[in-house]
Amino acid sequence: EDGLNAWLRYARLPDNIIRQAEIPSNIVSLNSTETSPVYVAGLELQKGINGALGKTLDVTHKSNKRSSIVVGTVDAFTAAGGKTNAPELEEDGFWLDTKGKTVQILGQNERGALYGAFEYLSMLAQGNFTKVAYATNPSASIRWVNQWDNMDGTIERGYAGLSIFFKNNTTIANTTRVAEYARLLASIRINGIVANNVNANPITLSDENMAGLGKIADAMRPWGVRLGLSLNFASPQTLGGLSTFDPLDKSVITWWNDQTAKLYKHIPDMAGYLVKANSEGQPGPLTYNRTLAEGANLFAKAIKPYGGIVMFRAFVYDYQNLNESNWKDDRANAAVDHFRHLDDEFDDNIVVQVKYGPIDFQAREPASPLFAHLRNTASAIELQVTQEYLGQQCHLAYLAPLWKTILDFDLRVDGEKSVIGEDVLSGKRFNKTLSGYAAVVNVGQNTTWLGTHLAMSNLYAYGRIAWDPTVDEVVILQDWTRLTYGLNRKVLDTITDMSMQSWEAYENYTGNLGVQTLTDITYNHYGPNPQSMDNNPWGQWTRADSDSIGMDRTVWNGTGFSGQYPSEVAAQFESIETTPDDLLLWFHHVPYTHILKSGKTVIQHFYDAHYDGAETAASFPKKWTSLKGLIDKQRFEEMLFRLEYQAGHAIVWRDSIVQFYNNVSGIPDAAGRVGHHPWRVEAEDMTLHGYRVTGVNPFQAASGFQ
Ligand code: BDP
Repeated sequence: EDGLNAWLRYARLPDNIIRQAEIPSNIVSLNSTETSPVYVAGLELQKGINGALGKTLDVTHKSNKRSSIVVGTVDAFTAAGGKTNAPELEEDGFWLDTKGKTVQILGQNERGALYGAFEYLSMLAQGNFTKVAYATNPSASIRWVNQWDNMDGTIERGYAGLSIFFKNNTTIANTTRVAEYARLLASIRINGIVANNVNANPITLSDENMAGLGKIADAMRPWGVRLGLSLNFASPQTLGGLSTFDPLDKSVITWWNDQTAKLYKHIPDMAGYLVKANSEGQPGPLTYNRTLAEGANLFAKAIKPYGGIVMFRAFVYDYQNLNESNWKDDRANAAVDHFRHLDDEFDDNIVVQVKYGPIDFQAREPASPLFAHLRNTASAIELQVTQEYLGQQCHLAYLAPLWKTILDFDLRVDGEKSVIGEDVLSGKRFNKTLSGYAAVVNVGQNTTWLGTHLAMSNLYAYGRIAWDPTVDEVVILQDWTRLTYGLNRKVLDTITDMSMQSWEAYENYTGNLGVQTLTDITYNHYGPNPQSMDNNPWGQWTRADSDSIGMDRTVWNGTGFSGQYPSEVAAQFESIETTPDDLLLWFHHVPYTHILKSGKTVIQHFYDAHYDGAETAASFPKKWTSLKGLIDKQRFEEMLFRLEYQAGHAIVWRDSIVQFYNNVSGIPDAAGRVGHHPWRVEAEDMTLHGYRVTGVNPFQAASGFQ
């Protein structure tokens, strides 16, 4: 069990459960074209039933009279004389009916039929043979993943080895892993993927690479996953040899039209473009004093004739000129400041892709207020499955509860219910057909996909949430656990318990009360480095001094960020009294002695949370060890190794942060722990061979600076 099959293992169920299964004796897949989603759905059903139930079913392609599992589109089914109670379905939706003699798996389109097949298999593989008849439709039409794969094969913020798509500045010819990835994505109803990094290399569009991208798209098409591409705004100049990349220049417009036409020759169903412009050193329209909308519309017009869309990122800020812009006091203001005046300017096939919080994938952020400003512009949320600021897959952090804090948040636009997932991203609140989800995933060649086994619950949860943001995060987690580790109750309870504690534990030992993940900000975003969190050019600041801490983002006295929310929400965050403790330091600058709603002081909360969080992390290896023999040896041991590492690193985190704020504030820990370091073993206390003493920066991550 190396993890490659993820939640699609179809492991044989116990005999007593298999005996309860009543399933038809053959499969009818209503499309005989081998590259069609309905065809692969037939094969997947055959494979899954064989694996889970040990039964070999034939697959045919014509409706027959015998009881069968029929998979196809509603149209194909009725055209072949079939009768169904399926209601009108939306794009990608499906109908699953296991009540009659024949199991009906009918999609609105082929993709929907494939999703239905995976749903049926997910039930069977969990030993669930209840008779059901229901239709389900996606909450949003855009359910994409982004990969930050570089053309040289490395992956920006990827923690699972090299790219499955690219190497040596070109595409990888063997697309086996690409197809396997598409299968995983299809099983969680993801319908699009942007394979190359948002920090895009113009060479992606060379003739050779376009042909290679065509092969990648071919490998994913049977799984209903469409390919999209990140573009580099300066390509007309750097790749095309033009003298400019001004989006209003005729030669530039022609160049992009030509590239788009060429791409669609290789990828006739290309999903669209993703653009990061004028951010973190990337080129963009602002270079020519054109607006971001003028930049985005350039691509929108080029791709429109082919039915493609443009995902234009709202993550726009210039760290080199932080002090020169009108949001100089607070990077959190950047997205709304850049986009609020452009709401009527974007073409209708443009979707503004907005990170969940106003800064950057922190352990906790308030929801981005930009969602409230994009009334006439389509929007999508950007989540991160790869755990960039969240332990980089070396720490267990089940992220669905974090995402839910955003998706369940009610922005109260114009005083009306405007819950981000249910109302805004579904398109309902502002009447949009285009809207949805993107997540940065960054799987790599490692057989575990993400670098470690338990991290895969995040990818699984992402797909489930993008389909339906109201699904309970524990339900999702438990489906994933049963599919990944089998039906043992103790395994289920233990993984649920650990996972559901994990994000909060991580937040506790890395940075709480909304102060952000107190990580090294300069580049790696991994270990503790609280002193890097101020006066850095990225604008990720805690404003800590010897008496007080937190960013004052109020309108009356601070950076004005709280005023970017609709009035009810703005009023809530404007006042210390009504700001929840867990976002206090995001919105307010308070003394370390400020009393929280919990009754503790801020500094004592810091101390307690860091000890609690590390203690929770220390419990993980013990809990996991209790599963010995209940989980296959390989996955058991690989995961145990990571959890033991995490427990140790949580202590490094804990001691670094408490020591730092203890030094800065001079306020002792009421429980007297700081400086005593419970459970910690100092290197000086060991007999070490083959090591030498060296200075350590940041000093808190070491004992005695070394
Ligand atoms: C930051 C990452 C950086 C990305 C950037 C982005 O550190 O690698 O390029 O976001 O989203 O969080 O564009």
